Amino acid sequence: MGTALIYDVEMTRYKLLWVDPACKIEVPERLTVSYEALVRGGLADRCISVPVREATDEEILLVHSEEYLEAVKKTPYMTLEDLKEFTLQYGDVYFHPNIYHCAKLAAGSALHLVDSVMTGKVRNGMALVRPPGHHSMHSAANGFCVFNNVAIAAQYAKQKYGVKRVLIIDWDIHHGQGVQYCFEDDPSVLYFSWHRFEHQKFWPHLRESDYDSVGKAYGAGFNINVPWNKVGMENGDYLTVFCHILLPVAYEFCPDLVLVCAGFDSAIGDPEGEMCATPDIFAHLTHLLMNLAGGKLCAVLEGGYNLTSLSQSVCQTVQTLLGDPLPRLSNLSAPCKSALESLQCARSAHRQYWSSLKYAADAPTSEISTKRIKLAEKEDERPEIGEEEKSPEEKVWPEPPQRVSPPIHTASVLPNDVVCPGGCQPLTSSEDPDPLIVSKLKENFLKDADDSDAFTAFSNLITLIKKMEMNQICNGLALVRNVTTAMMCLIQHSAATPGNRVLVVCVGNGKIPSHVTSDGKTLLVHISSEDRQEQKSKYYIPLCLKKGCSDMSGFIHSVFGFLLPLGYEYDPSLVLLVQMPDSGVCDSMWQQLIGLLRSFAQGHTLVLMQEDEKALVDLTASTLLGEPALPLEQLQAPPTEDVKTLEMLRHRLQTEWKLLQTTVPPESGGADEL
Ligand code: Q9C
Ligand code: ZN
Repeated sequence: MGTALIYDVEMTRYKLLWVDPACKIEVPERLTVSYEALVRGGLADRCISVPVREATDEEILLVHSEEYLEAVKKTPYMTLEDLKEFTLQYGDVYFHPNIYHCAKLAAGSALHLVDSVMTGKVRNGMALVRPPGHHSMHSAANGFCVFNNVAIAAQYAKQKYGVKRVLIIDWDIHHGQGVQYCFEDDPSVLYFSWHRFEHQKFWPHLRESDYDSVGKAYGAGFNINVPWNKVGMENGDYLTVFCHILLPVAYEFCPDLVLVCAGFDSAIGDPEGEMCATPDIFAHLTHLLMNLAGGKLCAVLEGGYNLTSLSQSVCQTVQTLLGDPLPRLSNLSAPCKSALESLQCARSAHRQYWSSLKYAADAPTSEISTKRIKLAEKEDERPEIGEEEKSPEEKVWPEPPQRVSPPIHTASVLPNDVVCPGGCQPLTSSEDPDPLIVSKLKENFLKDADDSDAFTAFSNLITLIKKMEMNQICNGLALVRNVTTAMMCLIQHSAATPGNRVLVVCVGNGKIPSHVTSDGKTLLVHISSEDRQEQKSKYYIPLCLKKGCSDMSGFIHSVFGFLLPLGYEYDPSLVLLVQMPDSGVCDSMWQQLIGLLRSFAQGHTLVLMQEDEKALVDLTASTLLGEPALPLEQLQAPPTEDVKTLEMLRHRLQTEWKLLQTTVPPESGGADEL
């Protein structure tokens, strides 16, 4: 099962034919440069090329009115003057004799992508299209968009494949108001959008782009807006919103299909967005969505106007869809105050609809809406600067480094009686183990046992993580006699190597010697149901959930709201996932956890399990190999106690771990900057 790529040069064959500063950035090169970057990077070749097709009238009418379609149909025959006049009735869009043809291809591309994914021809895919779609409305073109490609695709998926729930993530920097209007009262489509808003001073200046537009009637709660009220948002701001609102709600929603309005004007260097998130963030955003809906994800290009930033971001997205290891995020800063304010508002607006947000804090007392009103009043005194006068400084950023896949993807260290799962490579170390390691092992872990099996297993494990360090192996799994001892052995070993940072995640009950984690080289998070532990160091975090790892919603809640942000901030070079005996974690949750932990350390994860967990070997291996995790069942409300435990822990730790924040810090919470 591969990744589809849809592109056709025909969609480059229209352009702006007159002078219009608002539209001059939407150029054919957006597509050619993106596609050429995919070819140059060897990515296009690895995708399954899916041909474009035109959307039919019937398909376009799933979203648009007959009158509008008939009007657009006439544009190929219009003179330049007619086209200009026709364009005038809409906002920030232009027409061209060939745009109707391209708009049919753009919508058709989205539909063909949905077909390819829904019929199982491919796992996921991306369509590079022009014109974009998310601003286009029932009866109006808008913001460079003619037909609403993704909205049509969502309706089509419901109608043709009986898909019950569609999640649309719109990471373009503009609000896709067309998509919002289309599904506002429809609970079967969850629309999430973040967008530059600046208290309504940014295009399209709509009141309904704010966080309090949550959907209508039965669709209440199924429209999530996160407005950015400042420019310059960074990777940490984007990840914070994913961890603390989008992912918990998305998993609770449990979609059958994920569609992405993949606009890259939210990346650094874009003249429209003026944000500072780097292209590699899209690798992570993509990855975090790839275990929803059994991996069925269709990304459809929207905006993106800095050709360098755009093409780098497109490559990061496609490479992630192909399953390559993720880059370590180099420039992860704490979320800014304005981002936290938006997050806090959005979480509080949605807490009545989603059990994962049930205990979210109130919106900040410095009423954001007041700012909006005040700003609106000020408009007359201080008119907006004209578009041409503003010259946002040219941003520079390093090109994302090559993402190289190690020659061996998944290696295993298994007892003789366990069959190595397909696609995995059994680790056999030909070289004799380092005598220093031998003596250390004997001294520390094998004192009373002259057990040659255990010894071989341990030295194989050490070889395995060494090869991960050298990027010869991406990840691995091991069944061992005693997970705690094996874990201690590996922690001790890797702490001895300079530059290593190990994130250890233990799930299930059992005693863990906490002395190992005092030097900052290891961060140990232990999720269990035992309350006896105490946090002894910044780097040893026991997390006691009511039913440990067996309660799905409490557990997944702790993964998004706690483990992911912590992991991103710690930025490990290796992840050790340890399943303690009788952890109670179910298969799908175990897979989801493994899948999500692949975000870190360039995918270098070692999974340790107890020798008798043979039944878990195959599904662990398949997730490590990049197969999508089994979808979770629809989640229940997490136990109140668990939410409170997490909330307390977060509160205690958020001064040190900034990505745990979900609210504006109190000391700076007042109304300001007006
Ligand atoms: N600063 C998409 O990204 N406004 N459309 C331009 C000039 C129109 C963006 C104003 C922006 C439309 C798909
Ligand atoms: Zn945009």
